[in-house]
Amino acid sequence: MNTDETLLVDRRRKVGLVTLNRPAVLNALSVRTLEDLDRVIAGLGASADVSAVVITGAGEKAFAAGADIQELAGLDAAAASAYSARGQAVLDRIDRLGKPVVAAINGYALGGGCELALACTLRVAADHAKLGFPEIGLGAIPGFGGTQRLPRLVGRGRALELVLTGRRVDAAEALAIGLVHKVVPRAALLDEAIGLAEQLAASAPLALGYAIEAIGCGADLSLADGCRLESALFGLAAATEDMHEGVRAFLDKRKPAFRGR
Ligand code: CO8
Repeated sequence: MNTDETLLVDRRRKVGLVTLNRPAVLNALSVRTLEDLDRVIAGLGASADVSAVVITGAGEKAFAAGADIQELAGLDAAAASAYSARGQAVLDRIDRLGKPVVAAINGYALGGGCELALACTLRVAADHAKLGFPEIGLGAIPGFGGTQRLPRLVGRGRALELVLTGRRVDAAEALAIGLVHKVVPRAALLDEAIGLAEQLAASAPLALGYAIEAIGCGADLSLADGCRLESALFGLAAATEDMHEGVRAFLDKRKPAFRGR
C-alpha cells in the first residue's frame, strides 16, 4: 500500500482502490486532496494493470462531507471561481477516465463529496449513507459540476428540490430516485464495490470505454448526434480484437478471453 496524507491508494488485482483519508474532518475535500486525487486518478488511468477504480472514504462515517469549508472562508470572487473550475476539472478526469470508476459511499456524501460521487461511473451506497447538497445553507451553490450532473441523473425537478432545499436523502431514497444504483449493508459495501469493479475489469475494456463515452457524451447531444456518436464508437468496437473474440466465443459456445486490444 502506498500511503500519503490525504489519500490511501491500493490495488486489488486489476482494481485500483482510492480511499479519501481525512476522517477527522469527514474526508472533506481540501485543495491538496483534490490535487492528489487528480494525480492518483491520472496514474490509474494510464496504468495498463488497472482496469477499474473504486473510490471510498476512510472511517465509518463519511465518503466525503464536501469541500473543506475552512478553505472556503475568505475566498474572493476570482479565487472562488478558479477553485470551482479546478474542482470541476479534477472530477471531469474521473468522469472521462475511459475506465469504470465505482463510488463506494460509506456514509455522508455531501456537497463536493456528492459531486465527486456523481462524477463516478456507478454509485453503490451503504445503508447508512446520507447524500445531499447543503451548499445553500452556506449561502453558496454546488461548484464541482453538481448543478449539471445532478439533473442529468435524477431529472431537473428533483435536482432543483435537492439543491434549493439542501435536504439530505437517505440511501433508500437515493436508490429510489436513481442517485445511487445499489444499496447494501455497510459491512458489505467495499466487497460489493470491488466485486462490481472486478466484474467490469474482466470484460472488454475498450468496449467499456466506448459505452461510457457514448452514454456520457451522448447526454449532451441531440438524439440524432448521439446516435451518430454511437455508430462511430460501434465501428471502433468492431475494429477491436476483443469484439472478434467475443463474437467467436459466443458462436463456439465458450467464454471469451478479452485482451484489451
Ligand atoms: N469541511 C471542513 N470540515 C468539515 C466538513 C467540511 N465540509 N464537514 C465536517 N467537518 C469537520 C467538522 O468541522 C468537525 O471538525 P471538528 O471535530 O474539528 O469540530 C468534524 O469534521 C466532524 O464533523 P461534525 O462534528 O460536524 O460531525 P457531525 O456528525 O455532528 O455532523 C455533518 C456531520 C452533518 C456531515 C456535518 O459535519 C456537516 O454539516 N458538515 C458540512 C457539510 C457541508 O456543508 N458540505 C458542503 C461543503 S461546501 C461544498 O462542498 C461546495 C463544493 C463546491 C466548492 C466550489 C469552490 C468554491
